[in-house]
Amino acid sequence: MSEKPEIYSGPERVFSGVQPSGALHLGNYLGALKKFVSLQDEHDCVFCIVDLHAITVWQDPADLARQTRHIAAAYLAAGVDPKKAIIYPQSRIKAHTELAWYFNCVARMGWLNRMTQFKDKAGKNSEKMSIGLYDYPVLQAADILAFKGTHVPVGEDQKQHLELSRDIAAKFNNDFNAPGFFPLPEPLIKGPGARIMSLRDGTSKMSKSDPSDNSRINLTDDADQIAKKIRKAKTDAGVIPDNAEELAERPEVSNLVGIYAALSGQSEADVLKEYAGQGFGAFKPALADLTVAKIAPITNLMKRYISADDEIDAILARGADAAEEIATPIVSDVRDIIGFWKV
Ligand code: AQP
Repeated sequence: MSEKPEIYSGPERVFSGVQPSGALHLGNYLGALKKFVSLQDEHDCVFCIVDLHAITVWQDPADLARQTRHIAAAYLAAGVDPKKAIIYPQSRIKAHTELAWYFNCVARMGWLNRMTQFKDKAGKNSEKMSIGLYDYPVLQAADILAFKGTHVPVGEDQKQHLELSRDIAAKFNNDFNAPGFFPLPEPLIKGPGARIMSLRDGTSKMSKSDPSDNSRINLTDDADQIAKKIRKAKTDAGVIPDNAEELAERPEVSNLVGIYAALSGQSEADVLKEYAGQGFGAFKPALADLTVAKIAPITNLMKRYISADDEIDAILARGADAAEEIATPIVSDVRDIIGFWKV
């Protein structure tokens, strides 16, 4: 009898996704897309457009396919290369929903009850939220594990969900006596840009669903909009500090310095060294220029892709075929492991 390996010993694979639930912002770019690009040369990468996640809150049916193409356009404009990485829409691959059901029977209510993102999104209205929104992290585990994803580049807000994915993988392997069948996926979070905050409130994250457009820099904003939003960004009456301890006490300032560091590729300490003692009258225009320099090329390319539906559709269709080829046999093995009847 052959020994089953105790820990996953298969190939490494990077998996991540973005929801087609609105215009992408600087946080999505720095927390996710930029990392996708840096990983694609060295790793086997699968980048999904997670439309099944998007419908956990209402999406206008007349808009969903267009939004999906927009996210694909953003991936491509940011530098994701479909010759190197698989790009596809989640709803095209049935493995996601099938595996999510199996994982619903593995995950525990207590685990999901601890998820802070659901609590944040539901607020006082949890009774009125869809079951899908509550179950979102289980579908996320299925997304990753349908590909035996080993590494998941995401922003800091996804840390708890990734821990749940690991718990589900471990419990499945254990419950079904299938040691090492699923990897325990590792989050790739660290680095500048992991948590970009709202320009209006340094204690809440920059988010697509924030009602104030001034809270975020959208990847579709032009140079004037970017400069105006940064000029209006909340700060305080002080100057840029010269040390990390003081910076940590000033969330809005810390956010702007963090954005500068992430976009320029410098450390926050270097940014402080350069701007310590200067007021925001000097720092904000420098940050606006840097942001425009980094974002404008992406915005321009996005515009080109947004008007090239056929090209995008061909990339997504090819990606879906390639994704299906990987995920289908993995989910078929899961069925065997669970012990379903088959001929
Ligand atoms: N503020 C952020 N800073 C760094 N990373 C971020 N991400 C999101 N916001 C920030 C990362 O972007 C990826 C895609 O996110 P998503 O669209 O799938 O869902 P989300 O995390 O719920 O993003 P939003 O923009 O905040 O949308 P809403 O408002 O709909 O909730 C993920 O890797 C995420 O970590």
